[in-house]
Order: sequence, then structure tokens, then C-alpha cells
Amino acid sequence: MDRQCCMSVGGGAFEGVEDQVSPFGYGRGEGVDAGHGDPEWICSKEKPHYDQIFQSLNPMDGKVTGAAAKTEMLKSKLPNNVLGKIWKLADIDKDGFLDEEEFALAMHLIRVKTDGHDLPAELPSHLVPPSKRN
Ligand SMILES: [Ca+2]
Repeated sequence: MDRQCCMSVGGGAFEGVEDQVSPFGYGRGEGVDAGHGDPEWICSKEKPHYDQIFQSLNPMDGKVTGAAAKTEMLKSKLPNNVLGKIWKLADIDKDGFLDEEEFALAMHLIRVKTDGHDLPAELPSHLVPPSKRN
């Protein structure tokens, strides 16, 4: 052994990520957790911007088709399987279309993912659009 093993030194500031001791642990109000506990729907903040994109996709009866939404979502350069997952989370009523809120949610989830955060298996309740919470 002519090299000191870095592992024996300890993680320093990055130690304890698993048990949320460091600021890099999961559940620090980032990624899908952002907006948890806020009275306002997190997607509302960026919604005017998302609405503009939504309108540019020629919505019919207030909804955009899967094909139109897909074209926009592909611009994120995320892989198809990731976008498919985002679609499933965002199309809350599973009608194969995205309304204005579902679209904003899809855009939000794309942002979460491109920012390097993980996507949830199921949509956390604070991300469900207000109009779809019972
Ligand atoms: Ca829908």
C-alpha cells in the first residue's frame, strides 16, 4: 500500500447524506419536494410562462394532445422513458390529454429532472393541481 485510501479519511462535509445530516440529503425542499407545505401550488409560480407554451400548442377544449405535448417535452432532451414517466405523473385524469394545469405540472417535473433530482414513483400530494385535489 503506497497510497493512502481516501475512504479512511471520512466524508467530511459530505458525511451523513444518507441520514439527512448534510444539506445535500433528500427532502430539503428541493426537486419534487419543493413546495411541500406551501399553501400555493409550486407550479403556479412558473405557470404564466408554461401557459404561453401551452397556448402555442393549439389546445382544443383547453387541452393539448399527447402528440403536441410530446413535441414540446422532447425539447428537454430527456430520454423517452423519463418523459414517459413524467407523462404518467402529469396526466392525472389519464385521458391522454394535458390540460393547462397538467401541462404546467409536466413542465415542472421536466425541470425537476433536468436540475438533477429524482422523479417520484407517485405524484406527491402537494404537486397535485389544486383543482384536482378532490
Ligand atoms: Ca389529462
